Amino acid sequence: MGSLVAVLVLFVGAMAMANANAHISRHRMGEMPTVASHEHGHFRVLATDVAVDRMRGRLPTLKGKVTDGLAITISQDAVPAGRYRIVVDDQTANHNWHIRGRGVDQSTSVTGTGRTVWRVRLRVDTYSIHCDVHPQTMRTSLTVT
Ligand SMILES: [Cu+2]
Repeated sequence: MGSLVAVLVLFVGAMAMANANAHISRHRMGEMPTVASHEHGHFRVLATDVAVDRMRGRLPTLKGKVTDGLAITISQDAVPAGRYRIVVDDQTANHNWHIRGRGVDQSTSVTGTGRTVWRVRLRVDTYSIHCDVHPQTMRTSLTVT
């Protein structure tokens, strides 16, 4: 019961922070993995960036990166299904950043470098993120639940 009140207070606060005209549907409210705790009379928000962006009506961003050091990364390894902005920083002319899974197949060029932005809908799946030149050694994944 206490945690329900905390979530409601948090939600009202979030509504005030967002513009008054921001529409937050019941559906979105239901999927927010938001947790609050009560300490010394203040609510401390322990929410993922994804939940905060959605509360504010923004598309959450996932950041991808690939480097000459053979590192290929994504900023989160698990997120809830939904629409996202993926911003890739491809720093190398020898590798690329490729995400593939349910409904999504996007890649940067191997020889190209720079910043690339895609808007995608991620569904429940384990998405592969890899370099097409070295798919066995340069890879990671993103779990969407
Ligand atoms: Cu590679």
